[in-house]
Amino acid sequence: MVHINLLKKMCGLLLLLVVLTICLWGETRKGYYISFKTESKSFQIPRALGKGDVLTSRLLSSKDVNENDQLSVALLVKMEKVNGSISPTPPGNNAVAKYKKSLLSVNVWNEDSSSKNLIPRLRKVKNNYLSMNKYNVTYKGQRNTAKLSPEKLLCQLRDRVNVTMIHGSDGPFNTSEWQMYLPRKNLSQEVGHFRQCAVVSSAGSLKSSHLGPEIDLHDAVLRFNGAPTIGFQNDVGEKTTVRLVNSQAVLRGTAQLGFIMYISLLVTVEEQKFLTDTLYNTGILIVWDPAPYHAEINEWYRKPDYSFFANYKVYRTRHPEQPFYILNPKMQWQLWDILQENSLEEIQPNPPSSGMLGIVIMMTLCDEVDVYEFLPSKRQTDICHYYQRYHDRACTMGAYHPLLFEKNLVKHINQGQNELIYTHGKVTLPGFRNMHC
Ligand code: NCC
Repeated sequence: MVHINLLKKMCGLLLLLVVLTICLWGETRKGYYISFKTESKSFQIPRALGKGDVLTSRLLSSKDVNENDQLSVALLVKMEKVNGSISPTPPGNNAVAKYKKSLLSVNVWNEDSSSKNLIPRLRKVKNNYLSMNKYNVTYKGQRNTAKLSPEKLLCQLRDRVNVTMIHGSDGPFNTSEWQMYLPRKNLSQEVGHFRQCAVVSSAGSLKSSHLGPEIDLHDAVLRFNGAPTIGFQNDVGEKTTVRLVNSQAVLRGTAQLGFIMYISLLVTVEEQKFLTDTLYNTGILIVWDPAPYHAEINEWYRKPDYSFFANYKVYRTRHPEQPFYILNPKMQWQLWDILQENSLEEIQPNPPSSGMLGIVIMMTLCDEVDVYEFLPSKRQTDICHYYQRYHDRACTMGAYHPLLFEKNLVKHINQGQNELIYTHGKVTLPGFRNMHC
């Protein structure tokens, strides 16, 4: 009898507990829903932010962000202003004030980043490259302790970086055989005049960006190496006007692959093969190869970093109609000098990344250049590429390439809003043609 009473009491208690839990759960949901609705109703969302963006930025700008996915916080600075694009907060509305505060505290790339902010592994790699000095860099230029204005820096880029392609009159290329392979028209004759251009980095943070339609609205789009569009149109678009490939990529999938390349192919099995993959068959191709700092074209031709010339010829024979240029290697060091000159420490004595080279190439061809996810957005991640799954912070922060210093420079000359870096990973740079120096 006692047992039955006890059992009854326990059942009642359990029932009460279940009812209480259900009520509490309902209240919690209601509270979250109402507060979000209030915000979006009484708040004029900046045009750059879509509905989904508002929700994501709320989540990502707070401490909800998974710490593992964050780049070194020291490399990011709080946005100082949102350029007046957010409407004033109605008085007394706490939710709106909170939301506005969350937008004001979004993180964007700090243009004063230094190697001190790198993780120890990448700092060590950078120091190793400095002592290795593979390309015999002897930098004798100045070091700007005071920052140049963005305008002055832009003029330096325009006046000192000579974006030219190899042509038939360049030393060793002055043979009847090479005349058959090199494109007859020069690059600007080939492309004409572009107004709005997009440069699409290959960063993992492009994943789920939904930037594809916006990117495709540009007159011309530049992509890098084996970065695909098929299957990723929604995030990166489908237009490819120019593809800049490094000489290592041109060697992919051939007998000339060394053991290390073979291993790296095994690790990244999705890698494209240059001679057979159709992704390379669209648009204008440009290949670049690292040369020694002081080398003349003859010396570089005899000993390129990666012997890509044979593959270049094979590709030209198979695709004679597709313009395919070889970047004059002088350009990489002219650009590197400017990076070094405007950095407060020694940068890696290795050529700039394809990303930085591509940005400057497009600045010579276009009136305006939008660069996507070169400076990481709110989607920042250690996933290297949007089309692969491996993680490596070096892809964003640099190991071989002086990527950190490239990003500092690009942030400094950005003419767009910080808010757009945060939401779209987008910076806007002027074309050289319209600059008055
Ligand atoms: O990775 P990669 O570059 O092809 O990327 C193109 C450009 O996008 C920018 N990027 C990329 C990833 C990321 N997380 N953040 C970024 O900002 C960079 O500006 C980068 O230049 C290269 O520069 O050519 C590089 O090429 C690869 C590789 O050779 C090619 O993908 C070949 O398939 C290099 N990786 C390796 O050597 C393992 C990479 O270091 C640089």
